[in-house]
Amino acid sequence: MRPNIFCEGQNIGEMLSPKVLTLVLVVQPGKVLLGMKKRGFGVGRWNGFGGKVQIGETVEEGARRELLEESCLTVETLEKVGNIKFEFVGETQLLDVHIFRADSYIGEPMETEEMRPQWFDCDQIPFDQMWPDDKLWFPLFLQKKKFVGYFHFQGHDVILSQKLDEVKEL
Ligand code: 6OG
Repeated sequence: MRPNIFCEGQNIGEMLSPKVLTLVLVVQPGKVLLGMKKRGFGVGRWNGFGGKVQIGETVEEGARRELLEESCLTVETLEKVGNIKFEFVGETQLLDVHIFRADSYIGEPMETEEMRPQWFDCDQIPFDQMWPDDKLWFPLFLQKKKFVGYFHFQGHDVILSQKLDEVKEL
């Protein structure tokens, strides 16, 4: 059967190209900085800092901009650690999330309109108040492993299928 790519009322460009997003996790020995999302997508959940990559910037530039906007932190080195694609039942556009790690930072984490930052011990990550995929890939992240994954969600709480692989390079 031919794929149904021409749906009435849909923006075809949007259907074909995934939405590219960033997610930055700032770590210090034994702890990780998360932010409580105060509005928008993922509101009420702890997460890293990030958002949509804008036209004209690279994924890494987008990651730095979003980190600064949401936490007031600047980082020197960002290490690419993961890439996860998310699909949601009823949504035609995939989310393509590029995950970065920063081991040092400049400034002090500050609350912004979007995020309330807080440090968590690595053995006390609040998985029950995070996206459900996080508990699956965070262990790899904390072991400094790189990974690629795919998660198919029904709503925002149920994972219907998943794939997660450790990789050498991204
Ligand atoms: P804004 O819409 O606020 O960017 N994001 C996810 N993060 C995790 N851990 N799990 C998910 O599972 C996610 N889906 C999206 C990417 C949204 C921010 O949320 C991240 C961005 O950092 C579904 O601009």
